[in-house]
Amino acid sequence: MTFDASPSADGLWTNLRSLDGQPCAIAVVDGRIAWTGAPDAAPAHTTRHDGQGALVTPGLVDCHTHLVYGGQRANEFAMRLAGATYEEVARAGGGIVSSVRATREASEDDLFTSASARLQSLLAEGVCAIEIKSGYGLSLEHERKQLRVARRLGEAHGVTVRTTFLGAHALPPEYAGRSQDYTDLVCREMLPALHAEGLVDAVDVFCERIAFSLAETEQVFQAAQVLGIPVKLHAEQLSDMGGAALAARYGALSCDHIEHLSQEGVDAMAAGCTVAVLLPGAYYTLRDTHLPPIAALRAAGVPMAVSTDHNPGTSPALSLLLMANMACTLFRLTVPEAIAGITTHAARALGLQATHGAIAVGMPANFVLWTLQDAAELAYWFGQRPVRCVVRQGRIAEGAV
Ligand code: DI6
Ligand code: FE
Repeated sequence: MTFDASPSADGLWTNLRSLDGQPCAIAVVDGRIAWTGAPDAAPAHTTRHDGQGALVTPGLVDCHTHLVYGGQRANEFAMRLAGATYEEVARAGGGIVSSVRATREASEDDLFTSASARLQSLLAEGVCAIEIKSGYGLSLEHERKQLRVARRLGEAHGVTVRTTFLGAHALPPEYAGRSQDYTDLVCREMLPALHAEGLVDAVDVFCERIAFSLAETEQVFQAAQVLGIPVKLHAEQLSDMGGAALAARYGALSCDHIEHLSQEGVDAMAAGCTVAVLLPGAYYTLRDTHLPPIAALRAAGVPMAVSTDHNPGTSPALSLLLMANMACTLFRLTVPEAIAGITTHAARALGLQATHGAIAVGMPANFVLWTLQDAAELAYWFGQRPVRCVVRQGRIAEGAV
């Protein structure tokens, strides 16, 4: 069924259980949450949806993905299994640049079709808002193509999409040895043009030894600041570059990966109200052993989000619940932290806290009914999809009551 043909969720949703185990009900009027509370205080309604005791959570938010790209990179998976590191594969001409070739060759319709199938997996598991980055085009024409596909995905599937311009993801082959020239192009031509076309909700940079330096990152942040666009950063994934502290100074929405984040970085993020986005799928795929500083982030009160980082190189993951499971098992998050990580804190990492990540009066109706007894089961099972139904943008978009 297409999203437009899916039934309205308006009416009173009864016989639900909230995350704290309490019985609850939700009233939806004109696609928005009009009331929520204890069932015996529920307002009268002619339409009723019987949740049959289902656990209910806010719609999930996947706050860091590279969902739109051509091809796949299973060959690199094999190379890494044979002992090559991610950096070695990248330096040998594979890595991001090989996805750039395939993305440039693909038409907008090809990219839409392949990304739609991937998006469908995430939506079926309860995702109601998603961030989609560019960064596999690396020229105005091809970055535009990726971002246009991201916008089309949101419209076609009835899901909130936040687009992030990641022109500074890798150096395109035609700029080999001319990193500064490419950074100038990103800042002076690509970003202003794509912003003028309404395609950029945020700006990101891959700040890393194999990507862009701290100075280049700051140049991109300045260009974003001039245009009033919020920034975020791929920070300290493979080494400590000091990127997180820089990003926090620019009021970044989030710093993502952060396996090598220092205590100064943690403190800067706390001071800047920047969300820490944890990406256990990439950590797992790269067989990383350097854990992000979870205890320090927790102690400093930095909100932690958890995301798929879906991309063809380091995280070919299409399950946000699996990421919650890995965040607990690999990173030692508690279950409530993991659940907040894929809902409330993920919404905040996208600047969407007023409309997503919670079930609150006035927000668009985005919530998920689960065939589970206990909230801990959300992070406990993996490899199954315990969804009864998903209410997305005020419609019963997946499953049925
Ligand atoms: N960090 C990542 O995890 C992805 N990009 C980035 O900057 C990986 C992208 C890729 O290998 O294609
Ligand atoms: Fe990423």
